[in-house]
Amino acid sequence: MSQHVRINEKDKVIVVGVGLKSEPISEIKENLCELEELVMAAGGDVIGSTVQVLPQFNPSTLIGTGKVQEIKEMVEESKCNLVVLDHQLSGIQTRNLQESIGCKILDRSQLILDIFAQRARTYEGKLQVELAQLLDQMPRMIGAWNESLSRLGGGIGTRGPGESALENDRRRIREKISLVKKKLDEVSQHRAQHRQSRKRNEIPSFALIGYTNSGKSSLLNRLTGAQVVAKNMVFATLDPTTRKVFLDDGPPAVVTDTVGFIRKLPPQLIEAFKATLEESSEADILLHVVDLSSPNMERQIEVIESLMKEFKWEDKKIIHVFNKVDIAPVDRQFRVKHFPRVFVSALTGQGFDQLKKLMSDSINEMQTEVELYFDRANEYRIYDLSREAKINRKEPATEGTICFAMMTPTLLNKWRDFLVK
Ligand SMILES: Nc1nc2c(ncn2[C@@H]2O[C@H](COP(=O)(O)OP(=O)(O)OP(=O)(O)O)[C@@H](O)[C@H]2O)c(=O)[nH]1
Ligand SMILES: [Mg+2]
Repeated sequence: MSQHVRINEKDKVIVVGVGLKSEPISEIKENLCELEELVMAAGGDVIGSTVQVLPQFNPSTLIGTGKVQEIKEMVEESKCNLVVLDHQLSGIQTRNLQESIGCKILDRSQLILDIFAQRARTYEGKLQVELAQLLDQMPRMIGAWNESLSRLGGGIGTRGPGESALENDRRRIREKISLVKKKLDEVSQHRAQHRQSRKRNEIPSFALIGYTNSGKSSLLNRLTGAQVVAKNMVFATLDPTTRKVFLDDGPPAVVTDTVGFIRKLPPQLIEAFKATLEESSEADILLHVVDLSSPNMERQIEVIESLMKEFKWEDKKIIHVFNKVDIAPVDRQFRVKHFPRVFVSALTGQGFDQLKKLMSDSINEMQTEVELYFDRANEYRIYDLSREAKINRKEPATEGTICFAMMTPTLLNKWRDFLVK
């Protein structure tokens, strides 16, 4: 019963920017540029675009009737076969637009879901996308019969077989949703166990987060020697990858690369990708990767920061990694107000020493002062300790020495036999 619209390679697409008069026009246009990139990422060819700014949205077609007519003519002239609107559409609106314009209609959420569907490789990724699509489909469903009745006004006496057919479809989707959720729970339990064992070993963890295409995967590759696919394309990464990183003056740590974010991310996707996002939420330190070369840098930072609020990550330790310095205008760096921060290029390796230093510093900040006791027979170990941890002071005791040292969770684990409660 899958009704998900798929974009095919060589689909000819017209993109439509939509916004209200109250929104800045520059933002509507920026969003439209991004929509074009999304279409290309999905494999389509953008052959035309148009914008409409309205005082208010039209409930039956979202955009005004004049604009619908204009798009219909554009479609006929250019022989395009798909129109994508940069705004959420209801089921009725999609149906009405499809009928008037005479070709397939998608909105931004459906387009993003389609890209995710094309990219998903792992079992978990595929399940997550399926769940997101089902959740997205629910409120869009309209029964054919039901709809024709509602045109006549609906109400008493019009509820009939049409509605129950729709109810049947809804019920089937609900059943499917709970089945997919159950499968996902099983997979994410498995993932949680992995994380648990990492926690037991107390390995400090970093998570790369950021706008799509900011260079998260490229950074992971350069930091850890991983070989994750990095492409000039939005949503190149869907599945999380975790790798060990070796920092000169810090303990070994792990870095996780995950899916990137974008403006107007469908909420169903966030819901469905919860398990993947948990990878980041359980990291000790977040590396917020920003594309310093993007003209939309500031807005992209805002998007990530508001998502971080939504996920309740504001209190986490964050390092801002401004990437792509090699192609960013020089004056950009002076506009950056975020701390702690570092300017790097995942392409050339520039700034990586500072990045690694910041990473190990932030691990070291996670350290706490602990008390260790070495009896006479073990006093020689204090030398080893001094090489691994900063010893704040030593005090002689009757049968040995007490040391006060700064320790990371990893070191605590290693030296636990000498810890004084
Ligand atoms: N010039 C330049 N290009 C870079 C740099 N870092 C990454 N890129 C390019 O930017 C594009 C996106 O890089 P990715 O590493 O795939 O970005 P990502 O954040 O993982 O993207 P998604 O997984 O799609 O969210 C690729 O074409 C990279 O080659 C950099 O420091 N300088
Ligand atoms: Mg990536």
